[in-house]
Amino acid sequence: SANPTLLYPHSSSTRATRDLSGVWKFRADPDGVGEKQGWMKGIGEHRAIPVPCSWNEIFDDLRNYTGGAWYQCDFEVDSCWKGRRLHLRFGSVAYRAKVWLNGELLGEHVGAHLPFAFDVTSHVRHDAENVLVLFVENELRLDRVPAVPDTTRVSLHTHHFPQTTYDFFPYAGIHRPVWLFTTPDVHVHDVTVKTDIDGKAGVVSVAIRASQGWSGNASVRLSGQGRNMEAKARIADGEGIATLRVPDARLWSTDDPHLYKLTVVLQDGDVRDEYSIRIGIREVRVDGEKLLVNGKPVYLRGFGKHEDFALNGRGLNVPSIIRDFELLRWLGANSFRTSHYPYSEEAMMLADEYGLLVIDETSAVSLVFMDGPVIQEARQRQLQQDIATLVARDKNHPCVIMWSVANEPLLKPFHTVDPTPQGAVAVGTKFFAPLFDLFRKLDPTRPVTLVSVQGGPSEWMALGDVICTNSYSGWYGISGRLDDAAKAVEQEALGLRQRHPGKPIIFSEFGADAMAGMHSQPADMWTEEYQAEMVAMYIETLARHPFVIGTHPWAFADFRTSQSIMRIGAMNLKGAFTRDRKPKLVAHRLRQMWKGK
Ligand code: GCB
Repeated sequence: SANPTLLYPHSSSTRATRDLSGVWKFRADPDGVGEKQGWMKGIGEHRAIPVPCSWNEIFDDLRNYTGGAWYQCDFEVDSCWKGRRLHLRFGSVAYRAKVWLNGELLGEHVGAHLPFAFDVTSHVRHDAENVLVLFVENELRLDRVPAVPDTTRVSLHTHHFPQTTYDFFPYAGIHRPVWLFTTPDVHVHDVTVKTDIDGKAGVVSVAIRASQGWSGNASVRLSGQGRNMEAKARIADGEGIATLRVPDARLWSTDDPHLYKLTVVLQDGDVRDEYSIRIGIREVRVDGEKLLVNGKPVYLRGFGKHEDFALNGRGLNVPSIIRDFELLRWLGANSFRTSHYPYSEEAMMLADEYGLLVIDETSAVSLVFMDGPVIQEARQRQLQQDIATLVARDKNHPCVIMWSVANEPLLKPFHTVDPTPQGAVAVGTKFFAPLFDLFRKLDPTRPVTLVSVQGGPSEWMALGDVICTNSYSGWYGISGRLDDAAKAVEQEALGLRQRHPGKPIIFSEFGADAMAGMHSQPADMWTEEYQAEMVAMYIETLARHPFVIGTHPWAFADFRTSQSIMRIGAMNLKGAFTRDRKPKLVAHRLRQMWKGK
């Protein structure tokens, strides 16, 4: 059907799941001949590829390849799945995917970091092997999000390869798990949970959507704290709401990230469908200069991160997610930002469990406003679709405390000699305002921000409920002089405060590259000492200002970038940890500041 359920495929008494991750067949198609030669029926000559994974980390000849490639997976279906509704779901594929099952086109999806699904009930063969084929391409184009520059005109810091406007490697491939799963014919299509606090009680409202405009009864069960509660709902034309009041609720917080199990059951006499998720009862609010979680002001200690690891590239790596969250805990951090794109659903579920506060960002990184209206409209359309999917995907996670519309949109790229186009500020404001509106319409419960950069237009930041800025005094500017940089940071904080009075401010990035093992006294740039001193300088300077409610050093760990004279070994080395998660001096310094150790 045109509108398949996007709910994460959890199994239940009425649902079975099968992860198709593993070794698939793979074939690059640099000349674009696959479709003409009928590869959708079977790709023929091939090599093995792991799924999920980025192809760039696996094959030498495809290291920098952003063209098209084909994937194939052959599978048979358990005979007891006959008669059930079957769904095929991709956690994410970068960037555009076209999908065929047994030679029939299921559809196409555009956008690198969000899930998409197909109802494959009428396509799956129960008496023979099934052939699933994908065409995937990751062309770096001006009208995509993130966009890449017009290479004749623009560069990030300097020339680099592959050429991007952003500072991370343009990985490609099937990056997250591929699920085959069953539901009953009538099933839970969507669940939207909102939680409020009323005195000591938690109020949980659950909006249910059933497939096919179904009408009948539903019950919602909540279990946790050794208690079971239940509420009923009437589903009419596919929609209904149940509300539960939880006396003496155990609230979700960073100190005690308690999760309840919430189960939605559709029934008319018999149980039609049963679907469970884990939820947290908590409330997030911006109140003047404060960000309140459960009515208490929070200070964000944490990082901007990446989904990036040796061999996996941007492919899902569960051990690294859990290891990273363990290291965040070791440091005494309480938060991170999903810079610069939505992270995996597996990461979001684990963040719920670890009690981490997450700023959930779209993939709008480094958009520049030099390009004409046709390009702007294409990006706007892509972002509207991405935001709708992102909110649908992440709305029930207690860890998500804020949405980020974009990271570092710019009037023009940093090192461009072209003048700033006339009216670019207004063009940007017109571009971002509807995206803020969309987030707020789809989710009125969370603040929305835009992550700006030193000197970025205040008009764009002002659209946000919270002011976030990235700042690089002592690195890209005032290089090598931390005393002067400290004065600049102080001025920057005061300037922001003046331009955005009454709003909380987060320094969402600051940092220095440090090559692990490089040392000096006194501290010189690129050494572990310089990085540690700079990060401490920012945190200590900003701690004097109560309107600054968070400091996120950039970045959690070193990560892969394109090749250039700015990036040693094609790596951004601003990590507090190396790419293989060994602590640099700054990590120990952060631990002292954040944990008093
Ligand atoms: C930034 C970007 C981030 C870069 C960082 C840097 O402002 O948001 O993606 O990696 O600077 O190290 O240059």
